[in-house]
Amino acid sequence: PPITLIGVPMEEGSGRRGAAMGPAALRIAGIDTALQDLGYAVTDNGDIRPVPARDLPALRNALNLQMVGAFVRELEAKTYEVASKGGLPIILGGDHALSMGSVAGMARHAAEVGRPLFVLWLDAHADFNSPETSPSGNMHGMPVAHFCGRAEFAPIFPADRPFVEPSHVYQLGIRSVDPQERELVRDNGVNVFDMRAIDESGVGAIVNRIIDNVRAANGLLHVSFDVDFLDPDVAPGVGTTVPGGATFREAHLIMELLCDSGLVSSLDLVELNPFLDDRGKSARVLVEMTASLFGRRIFDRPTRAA
Ligand code: DIR
Ligand code: MN
Ligand code: MN
Ligand code: MN
Repeated sequence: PPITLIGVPMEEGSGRRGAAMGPAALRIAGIDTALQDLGYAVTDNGDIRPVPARDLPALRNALNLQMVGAFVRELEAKTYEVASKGGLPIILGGDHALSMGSVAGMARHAAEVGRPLFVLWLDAHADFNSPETSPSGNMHGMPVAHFCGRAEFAPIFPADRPFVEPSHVYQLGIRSVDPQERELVRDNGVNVFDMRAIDESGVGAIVNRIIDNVRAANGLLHVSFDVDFLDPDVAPGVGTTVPGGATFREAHLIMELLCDSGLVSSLDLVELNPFLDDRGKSARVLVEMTASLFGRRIFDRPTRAA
């Protein structure tokens, strides 16, 4: 499918500055040409630049809701529009609160075409806080709870919009979860593969199982890639590094397996903070990963049976 890049220079969900530079850094690292070199038609939609949504309240435990909500609304509409016209949206973030919009847009599209939406969440964090449980008030720690309909915010979306089934969410790389968040993740039935699971089983076995489940359900698969999924040595350009993350090779294998599956419908690249990066290293790694997800390979292997 043709690819549309959607820039979301949002940092208001993260509690610090810098992620707003993410879309620019990903473009400078060559995300468009990397995809064009693989044969894709790529349209760059430019950056979303909303004004704050003044109909939303200012809350102490959901910081910058008016700005985050404005980005999220516009991104939901744009993601839905691209997908419903047969395109594949890649969202250039921007902090992870944007996934409230991209996933909601894909959920609306999936419901229309009568297929279930699955989400692969590559992250050090579960991002399943709600304003009630968040220790920080930062909305980038809340998107999964939000798109699963488990976090109450002021109404960002109309009430009739579909949510994602928590059992359709697969989290990989998790190694930092807040105490109350842990209970929510467990009680809601989110599928969590933490770093221990990766160490014990290997990412290949885990990801192949996820792919099998998505395929068996004829699902669409949205991939949400938080830079802090990777080990800080691989990708230092993120505000919330957590030691013991995925290696370059693990992440790369995941991308190649997902590519082979042909199931990926949409992608978020989030939390890149170029202000904290080491000479563009993390931006380049994200472009490498994206290229692998869309078919770049060093040696051609025989294609798997479809
Ligand atoms: C922490 C940090 N769980 C919070 N979250 C994230 O503030 O809710 N850091 N997503 O990247
Ligand atoms: Mn995250
Ligand atoms: Mn994270
Ligand atoms: Mn590759």
